[in-house]
Amino acid sequence: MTDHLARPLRKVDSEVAQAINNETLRLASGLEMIASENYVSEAVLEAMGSVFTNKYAEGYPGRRYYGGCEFADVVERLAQERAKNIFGCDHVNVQPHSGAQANMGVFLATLKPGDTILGMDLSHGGHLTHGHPLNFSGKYFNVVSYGVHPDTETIDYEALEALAHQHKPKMIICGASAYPRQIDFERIGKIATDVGAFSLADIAHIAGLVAVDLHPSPIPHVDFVTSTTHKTLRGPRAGIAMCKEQFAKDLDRAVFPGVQGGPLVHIIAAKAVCFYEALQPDFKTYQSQVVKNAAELAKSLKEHGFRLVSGGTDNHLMLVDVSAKGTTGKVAEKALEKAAITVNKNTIPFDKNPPLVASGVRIGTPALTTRGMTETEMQIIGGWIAEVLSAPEDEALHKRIRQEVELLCHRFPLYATRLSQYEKAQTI
Ligand code: DSN
Repeated sequence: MTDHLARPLRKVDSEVAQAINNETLRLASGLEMIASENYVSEAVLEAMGSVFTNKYAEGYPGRRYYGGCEFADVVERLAQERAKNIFGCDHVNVQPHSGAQANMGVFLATLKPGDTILGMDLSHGGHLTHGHPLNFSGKYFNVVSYGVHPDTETIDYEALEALAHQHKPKMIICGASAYPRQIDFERIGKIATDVGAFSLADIAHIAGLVAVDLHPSPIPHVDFVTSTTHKTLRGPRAGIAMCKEQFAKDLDRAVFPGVQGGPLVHIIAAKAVCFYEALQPDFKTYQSQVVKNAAELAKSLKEHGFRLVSGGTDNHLMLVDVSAKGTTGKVAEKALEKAAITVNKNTIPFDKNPPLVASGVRIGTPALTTRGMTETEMQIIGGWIAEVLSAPEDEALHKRIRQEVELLCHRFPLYATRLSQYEKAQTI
């Protein structure tokens, strides 16, 4: 009666199996340049696809509402200890299912509906959960937004400070999803202290850089730090929330039972693996190469006449103002996709186009660096991006570049074992 448990996916559900294999092939044969994406290791994938998906473990290690949690406790404690080692925080909650839920947990721990929050405008590089009107953060709180200065396109800290003194927010949120420069967490933490606000740094994009000191850490300067684990940190699609010791109980109660029910133990196991990998010496080499690759790609794009928001990058991403080349982010994203170069359209500060059209594309190097690509490949790719965007309607050009992209990708294999298993299965 239990035979069905042992049948492989391709026998049980060929449609889903086909989609997974096609996605593996897409990843392997194209250039993934969405700044928030990466490729996890086989070890992380194995933990995610493990039997821990069966387990309910509401509560925390040693204090669960379900029996049979002894091994769930093991992986959750490992994830906690390793995250603390990486970031040097007092306390971490590794249960948030996502970055949005980590932020929701922090808000629930500190705020009441109607309180004022001060966050970075999404159109200037912030995030939906930092106060966008369509998000819970914009619906339940009174939102005041800060942004970048029109001349420098870098965060206008003086305006931020003035807004903080004027509106006396209960929480100041910093961190961004499309900001190519370092963030002065110390300065924002001090502004929050001066006005009596809680402070939250959402380091989802730069967590990998922070982990190895390539970006100054917010930990000593703010009350709460949240992150996703799947971007530069290169782990499973999920979140974490960290805080100073005095907020530990409130944060834990807010995440569970406040925001979530059962934790995803298989994902927590994968977070533990990701954190183990992040503690190895080669993780720093990897992150340094991510930054070097971004700098090289930015240089190449500038040499090809592109305008980059704020003039360049200090981190893993850049925002290219494609309007200066007479096109839109929407057109650029589609044209690059045809050439197997995946990016996303993105508004640029003070954008005249709506978000679904946008004047920019956001480009990042974390995934390609995981594949082993370095500055040499960034120069080549910069040239291809320039060619495609010089003729976004030229299908023949896109096809030719797609073939060149595939040849390059062939030299940097990805998930090769999975693909060969797929090929083998197709011939059976
Ligand atoms: N949607 C994510 C990004 O692409 O940056 C942020 O959550």
